[in-house]
Amino acid sequence: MNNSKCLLERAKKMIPGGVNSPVRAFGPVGGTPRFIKSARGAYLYDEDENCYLDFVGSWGPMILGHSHQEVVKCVQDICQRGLSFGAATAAEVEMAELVCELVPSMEMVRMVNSGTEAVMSAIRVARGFTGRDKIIKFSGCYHGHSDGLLVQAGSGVMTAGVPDSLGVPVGCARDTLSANYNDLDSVKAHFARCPKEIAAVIVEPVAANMGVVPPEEGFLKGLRELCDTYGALLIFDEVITGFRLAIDGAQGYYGVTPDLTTFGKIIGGGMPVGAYGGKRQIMELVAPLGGVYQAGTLSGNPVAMAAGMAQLTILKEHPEYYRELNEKGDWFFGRIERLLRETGRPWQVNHVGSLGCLYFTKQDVKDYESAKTSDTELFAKYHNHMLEQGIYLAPSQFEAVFLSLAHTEEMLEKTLDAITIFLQKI
Ligand code: HOZ
Repeated sequence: MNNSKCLLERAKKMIPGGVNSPVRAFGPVGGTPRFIKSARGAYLYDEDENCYLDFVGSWGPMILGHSHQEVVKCVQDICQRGLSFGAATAAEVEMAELVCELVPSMEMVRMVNSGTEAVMSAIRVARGFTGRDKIIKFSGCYHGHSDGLLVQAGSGVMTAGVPDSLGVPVGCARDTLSANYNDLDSVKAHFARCPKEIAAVIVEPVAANMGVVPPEEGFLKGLRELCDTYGALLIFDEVITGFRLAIDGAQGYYGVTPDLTTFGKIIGGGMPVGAYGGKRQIMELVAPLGGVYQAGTLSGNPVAMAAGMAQLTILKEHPEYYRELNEKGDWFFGRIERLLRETGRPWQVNHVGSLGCLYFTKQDVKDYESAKTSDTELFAKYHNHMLEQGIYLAPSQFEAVFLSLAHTEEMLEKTLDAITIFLQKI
């Protein structure tokens, strides 16, 4: 692992922590972050020629597996015609038509360049549409790093050692109300206190930034009803669940329709793409049509559209892939649970379809507080063991395991063997 170590030392001289996004620094698990040279299918290859079975999948986008040849070819083809025009393109029209066809709640959609940008924009539209300032988010949910959403956020914030973030103006955070995931009463309390001030409730329909926490029966439906009662908008942050749980995302999987939805990850096929959209009546407020301003030089970038269109088209043409993904997840995470029971370990496994998480706690994990009871030191030992076994997991207890269509039963059996060895070792 000399090349990764050398690259990290060089990187640290010019890049904060040597990385361009915190979690990949391996802070919570220690050791040297692997500098990845290439990837194909379910595998990563680092700069020291090590090969790893990848369960991060670039944090969700690589649902087809890395370097899917049809996606790569579409990107190569468009590159011959140019990389960025800063002007409208046919590809953006086709992408908008496809997204709105696949996700019924999407009557209009705007492309941006990241999940953070999608959420930031959706919140602004919700505030513009309702004329209200406050938003409700859930502790442990992560919606990107825009100021107002770095309040009891999940993902890297949970492990960064900072309560939320320096640099967020108090005034900005003041309009963000935190509720508890799977706890409708905590949401009702906010609405009761300020019934006419809340513009939106934003929720990860499956919380996948404090590990993986499924919505309990009635939770999402209850949010829908509360928003309808108080005139607030319901925003589903489907940056992770979108086009993963079903072709129409968690909203299709659970049968609850939001007013606005944010996307990222899979919609870009590995390229930097985000999107937000929903009811026409709301989205018509977005500039240049309406008074809610949002812009982006690289929004709808032709190379990114090519990758996203290619991936979404493959998923649209193969509805059987979702049955395969979800059955694969049920089998794999079910086998991990069986291993824990057989070895008398009290730990928890949460999963929804191809998203899952092994928590080193004996508590049932249903929200931020219970997720935080996990033994992160034991997780670090687990992560390092799996890395030695050639298995690449997200370097934090509070991230998800992402299965892809490229993961075969043989690969998953090898992973279960590695977990078995760990359980025998400790
Ligand atoms: N949003 C990603 C994890 N949920 C961040 C990954 C990173 O920091 O590299």
